[in-house]
Amino acid sequence: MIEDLKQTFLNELGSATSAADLFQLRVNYLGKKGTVTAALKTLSSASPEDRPLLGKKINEVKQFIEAELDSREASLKSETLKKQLLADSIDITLPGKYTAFGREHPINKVLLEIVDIFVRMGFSVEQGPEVEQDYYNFEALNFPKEHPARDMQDTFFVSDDIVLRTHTSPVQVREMEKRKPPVRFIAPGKVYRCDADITHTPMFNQVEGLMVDKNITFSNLKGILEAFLHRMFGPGTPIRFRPSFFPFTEPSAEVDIGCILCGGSGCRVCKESGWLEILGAGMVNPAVFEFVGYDTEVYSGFAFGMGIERIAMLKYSIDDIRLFYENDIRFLGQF
Ligand code: FA5
Repeated sequence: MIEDLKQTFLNELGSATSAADLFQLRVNYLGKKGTVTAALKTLSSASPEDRPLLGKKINEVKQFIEAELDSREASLKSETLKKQLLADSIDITLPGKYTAFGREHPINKVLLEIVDIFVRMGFSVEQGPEVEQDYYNFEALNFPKEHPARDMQDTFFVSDDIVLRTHTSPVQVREMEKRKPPVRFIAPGKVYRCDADITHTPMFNQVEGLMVDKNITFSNLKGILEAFLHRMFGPGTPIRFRPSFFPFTEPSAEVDIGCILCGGSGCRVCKESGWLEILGAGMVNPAVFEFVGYDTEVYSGFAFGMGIERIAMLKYSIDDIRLFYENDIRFLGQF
């Protein structure tokens, strides 16, 4: 009878294919209510002569079943692991997955370079709003209402009195309203104009500069701008000051640098002139000082405003300003 038990177990073990099947077999044979356990319980009713032999046989079968189950469980575990390893295996001959890293936008890079040069020359950094009152963008900068000079900057109007600032010059007025001279700061930021071609975008960046104190002259302006441009583009770079007009500076100038793209021989970016305009500048018009309550008999100052995209175009030899804002990764990845 005990031999039958062993045979039945072997048959059932033969058809067990999973860990769950093996567990069930262990419960059925060796568990509290299992067949082997039940056989052991019959020992007490066996005759004293038969008991030792019967006990020995049942224990042998029990040990046999335990050993069989242990070995099948171990081999099933290693088979499962083998299958899993095969399924998870990596083909190390395949090319790896490429992760694209972000990097600083070239305009920001140039902007930080400009800020760094002026900060080293003792300028602080200030900011103003991009949605601006007509008063700060025009009126207090000596652009009276209906004055033709307002047409120099193609303005985006939010309402009659609110505009997207067309330049960073309103920060001059806001800062002078806040403090007394001496004043020496730059104000970088975005500005907006209804304008688009290879050297103009509707949104672009400017850096404004203002210095006000006693005895500030045009020579100071020239010295600071030359020092800046030579640091930015190298000491041999040709620079020229041209007379110009801005309502908020008198006298006014525009500053060009020799076109780096064509080396001065003329190209589509410099409109065949060999020069590219990068900034406007001048001595602060006393009319602006009147608006902010500075004593025009005591103080004088200079101001400038430069286009960062133009500077970046020259620095990196880019012949179309719009490339900066097309967000083509092949372009942006080169800086
Ligand atoms: C001004 O905006 C004056 N506020 C600058 C100024 C400040 C003069 C302080 C005097 C004192 P202008 O319109 O020329 O000036 O613009 C200044 C610079 O911005 C230009 O030299 C050019 O480099 C850049 N710029 C102008 N329009 C655009 C545009 N649409 N896209 C890109 N850059 C532009």
